This record gives sequence, structure tokens and C-alpha cells, in this order.
Amino acid sequence: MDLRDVDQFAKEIIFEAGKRIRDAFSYDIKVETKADANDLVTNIDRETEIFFIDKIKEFNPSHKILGEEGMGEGIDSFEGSVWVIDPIDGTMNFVKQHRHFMITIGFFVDGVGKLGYIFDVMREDLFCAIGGEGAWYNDSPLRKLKPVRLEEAVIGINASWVAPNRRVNHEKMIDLIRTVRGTRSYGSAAMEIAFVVSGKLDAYISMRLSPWDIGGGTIIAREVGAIATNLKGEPCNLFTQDTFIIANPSIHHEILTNYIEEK
Ligand code: 2AM
Ligand code: CA
Repeated sequence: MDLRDVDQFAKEIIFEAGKRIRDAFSYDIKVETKADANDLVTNIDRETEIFFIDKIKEFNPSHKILGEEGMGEGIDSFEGSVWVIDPIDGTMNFVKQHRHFMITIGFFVDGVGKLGYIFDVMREDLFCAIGGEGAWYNDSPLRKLKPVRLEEAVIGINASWVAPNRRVNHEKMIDLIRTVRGTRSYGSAAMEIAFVVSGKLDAYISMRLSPWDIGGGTIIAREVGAIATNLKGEPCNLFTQDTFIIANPSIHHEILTNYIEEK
């Protein structure tokens, strides 16, 4: 298998899916809830995932697909060629703001990340990587991240974790946000990961992400030297939900050691 052919194919289907999603704003978008009242899914999330599954099966029937909406057969292992797909990351933004939502895809061979994509559907901006060959923002190469001091860092974090909560010591989070230069919250994990790998944010922290939220992004991260782990500092796991941090390598350890205390 020539990875460049797969990369070419992946970009084609991502751009086509993006166009279909943008066109969908002229039709009815039906919103439902999943695990809780704020966990949204729409007919467009599902239709987009089915679009990807159909195209990939046509491209190579032996490839396996793990998609957030579970529209395909799913996977029993990461053996062989596996696509990890979130058809719309930031569904609440899709529904409410009609912007700031991403298609994100990771392509793995025997569990090793080979191709990563984060596509901003409304801006038509693509962040992508070929494992071992580099990362790009549209046609421009992404550079290795330059060191940053925590006091000058801008970090992505959801306000929930700065209020009392059952997952982390919020007092330490308050210390963190007082230490850094600024915080942002965009509501799409993939978008925040794209911003870290391109130096627009210096870190992004989340208490609960799934393999499809981070699959593509972690492959891009490796190419620019961003460090992605769970909040214990362990490698990201592609099988379950977990906590997550991606950061500039100069502040990853410092944030985990001095500011994160899990309950
Ligand atoms: P989604 O839109 O694909 O569900 C919102 O803060 C970010 O967290 C989004 O990227 C959202 O992805 C992600 N997320 C992942 N799992 C989630 C969950 N169980 N509940 C809420 N947001 C979740
Ligand atoms: Ca999603």
C-alpha cells in the first residue's frame, strides 16, 4: 500500500464530506441527544459517517473503520488498516453556531498512526500529517514547536474544570489559569488540538475524550513535537475514553506536575 495514495484519497473524501455538510445548512438538521442532554448528535453526523464508510469500503474493502456514531461494523482490534473517524467534532457548535466544528480522521496500520487530518469545515482549512514525513496547514509545512514559558502560554480549557467538579482539584486549575497569559475554549477538541500543533495555543486540557476525538490529532502532534498524553502522563489509549492533555513540550510536564490533581 502506498501511503501517498491513501493520503490523496483521504483528502478527497474529507473535502467532499465538508461540502455535503455545508450544503446541509439549507436542509433540516434533526438534533437528538445521546449520553446526556448536552451530548448532541444530528442526522448530518450520521450521514457523514455513512458517507465515509461507503467511500472507504469502495477504496479498499479490507480496511476497518471505528466511527463515533457506530454506523459501521466497528473494530475488534487495531490489526491491519484502521480508520478512526469523527464525522463532526463539536456538534454543539455545528448546531448552535454553524461554525467551529471539524471533521477529524486518523489512519492507523497495525496500531501505528500513519495519517492524521483535522478539517475546519466552514473555513475549509486542513491540518494534516503523514507519519515520519511532516505536518501541514493547507499547503504550508507546520514547524516544530518553539519553547514557551508557562507565563506566556495561552491554553485551551473548558470553564467547567475551574469550577468545583468531581474530576480534578479546581483550586489548582485556578492557579494554572492565573499563571498563564490567557485561556480559550472553542468547544471542539479537534480544533483545539489543531491550534496546539500549529502554535496558536500552547496546551489543551480535557477531562473526557474518546479515541475518535484525538486519533487524527495525535498523529499530527508527533510531527511537530507536541506531547499528547492522559492527565497521568501516560500515552493516549485508542480503546477507551480518557483524560487528555496536548501541550508544547516545554510546558507539558510542568502543567501535569504542578497544576493537575485528579480526584
Ligand atoms: P463531539 O462534538 O464530537 O461530541 C466539547 O467540549 C468537545 O468534547 C467536543 O470535541 C466533543 O466532541 C468532545 N466530547 C467527547 N466526548 C464527549 C462527551 N462524552 N460529552 C461531551 N463532549 C464530548
Ligand atoms: Ca462527533
